[in-house]
Amino acid sequence: MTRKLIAGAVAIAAVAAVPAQAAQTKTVAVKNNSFSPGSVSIKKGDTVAWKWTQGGVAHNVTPAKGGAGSRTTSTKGYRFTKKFTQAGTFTYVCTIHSSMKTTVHVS
Ligand SMILES: [Cu+2]
Repeated sequence: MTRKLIAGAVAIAAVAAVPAQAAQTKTVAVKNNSFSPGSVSIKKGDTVAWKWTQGGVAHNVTPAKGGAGSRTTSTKGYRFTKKFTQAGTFTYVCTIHSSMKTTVHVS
């Protein structure tokens, strides 16, 4: 009887420890000259991966409010990833092309 109760408690604890949703990665294409899509919605703990899909024109992915972003590169296939751990709205731009913008909504 006691052993069964303990086994049940362990099983419940194991389920509670599993996150409701596994962390995901959403990809934003870095094109010439736009980010596609221009807006992504993710959950805390998710990652956004910007991927240079065309190449030939130099771009970067930089937080609009400043701070560390990607390098500036024209290399097709280059990826810049950022994991978001706080809820909020975060804007990333290409500092070379003012029309390139990604808004990341984290809930
Ligand atoms: Cu650019």
